[in-house]
This record gives sequence, C-alpha cells and structure tokens, in this order.
Amino acid sequence: MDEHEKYLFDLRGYLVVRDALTKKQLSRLSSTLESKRKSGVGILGSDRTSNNSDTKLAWSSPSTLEWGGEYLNLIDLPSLQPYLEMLLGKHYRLDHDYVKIDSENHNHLLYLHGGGQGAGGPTDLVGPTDGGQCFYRFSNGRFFNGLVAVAFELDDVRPGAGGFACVPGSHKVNIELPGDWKISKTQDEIPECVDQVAVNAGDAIIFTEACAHGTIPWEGEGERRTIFFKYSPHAVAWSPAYYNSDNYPGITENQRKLLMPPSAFGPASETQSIWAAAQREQAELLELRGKESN
Ligand SMILES: O=C(O)CCC(=O)C(=O)O
Repeated sequence: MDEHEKYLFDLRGYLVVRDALTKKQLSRLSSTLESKRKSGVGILGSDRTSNNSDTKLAWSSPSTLEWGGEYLNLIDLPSLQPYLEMLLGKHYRLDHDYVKIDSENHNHLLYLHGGGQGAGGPTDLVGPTDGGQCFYRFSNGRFFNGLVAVAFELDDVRPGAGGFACVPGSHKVNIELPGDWKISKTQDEIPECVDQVAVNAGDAIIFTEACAHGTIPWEGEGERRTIFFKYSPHAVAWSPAYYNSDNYPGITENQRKLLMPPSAFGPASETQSIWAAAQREQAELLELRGKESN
C-alpha cells in the first residue's frame, strides 16, 4: 500500500485495487459460481448470521469456502494481503464471506449503512447499537479498522450502472447520516454526496464498513456478481458465527490462521493449542449429545 493509497483510504474510506484477480482466477471464480447457481445452491455464502443447524451454531454458517479451489485462495490473496495488514494490523482474521448478485431481477434499494463513530445511528444496519464494532481511526501512524470488506468484482461495472457506492469520508464523520438520505429506491433519489464506484472485472474494492455505503439499484446490462470477503482484527468479530478451519481440507497454515475465531491472541502460535483443545471439546460435546438423543 503506497503513500497515495494510504492518503486516499484515509480521505475516502475506500480504495480500488485494479486487477486484484488474474484473468485465470476471475474465470475460475466465475465458472464455479455459475455451476453452483445452476445446481440450485440457495445461499451463496453468508454474513454468518444464518446457520445450517442448531447443534453446531458457531461453525455451521454457509460459506463460499465450501466451494474450494480459487475460493480458498481468496482467503489470503497475495495482491490483497499488504493492504489488509496495513489496515488491520499484523494479525487479522476472516470474519465472513458471501456472493451478491445485482441484476434487473435483484434490484436492491440503496440502503446506506455504516458511518464512523456510530454515525449510522442506533438503528444502523451494521449493528443495532452504535455501529461501534465497525470503527475507523488513524493514530500513532497506523490504521485501525473494525471490519474491512474486500469486494471482488466478477463483472465490469460502468459509471451509472449501479453497484458499490458510499459517502466518501463518512468513516470520519461525527454526525448521524440524515434519515432521509439513508434509503433511495431509484438512482434519481440518491443524494449528491454519494459516489458510485465504477470498476472492471477483476478489480477489488477495499472499504471500511465505517464508511456509509451500500448498493446502488442496478441499471446496467447483465449482472454484477461480487464476492465479499470481510476481515477484522484478531480480537474483533462482526459475525456471531465463525469458521471451523477443519471443514476445508487442503488449506495452508496461513489460511488456517486467518480462519481462527476471535481472541486477544489471534492466530499467534500460543493460541493454536487452545483453539485445538476447544475444537476437541466441541467434537466431544457433539458426540455426547448424539449419544443422549439416541
Ligand atoms: O454492493 C456493494 O458493494 C455494497 C455491499 C454492502 O453494502 C456491504 O457489504 O455491506
């Protein structure tokens, strides 16, 4: 992350990393997604507030990581790692991931959410309290972010088409976003302070969830397919559920670290044995519950 990028991220709350994905990665991610859609998979990953089962609450949210291959490579993509480390600190973790499709048929409202210092207000979509988990600040020469999103774009998003939008600079604002600016049903209703961010397929938008942002109703051709991977510092979680790295055979040691649940130590070597013990205990508990119910 060079000096210009640091300046722009601090100024605006987001950055576009051009060609974050190679052509090969883009094509593999896209074809896996299409084959999943064809096979009728309903939920394309999740923000981990939805679960597959009642018995394994912490570890059962759907994830695009279950699709393997290039989706696993997104966990610690080399083109993004330096940015994430600069924005989140050395030890950070993947909090949740999902795919979102914008098209004529999925024509979302622009619902601006987030906002620095809890400026989204008490009913903010990013958290029902004050949005405090999605903090942003820059002090002592470094960035602090509660949740950093990476939006991998699989399609071109032309100016005026729709897609990611934000109120640049709002990650530092101290006043709640005016209520009548939060929701726009059509592009004509969008307040002037909102910027639409045009991108090419393969680009990634990195943004802090502290920046008031949302999706502009789609008026482009075809679809906008976006894969979101969202990261937090090691001790912070947005999602109430977390990953079980054992679900993804073949992942690297570094990827395993990034899937660790939140803790004060994060994926430091001291914590690995505690996490392994917690996993063993969970497995034992589930086995006992299984025996009880038989
Ligand atoms: O469509 C987008 O890029 C914005 C998504 C969004 O609002 C979010 O990730 O919280």
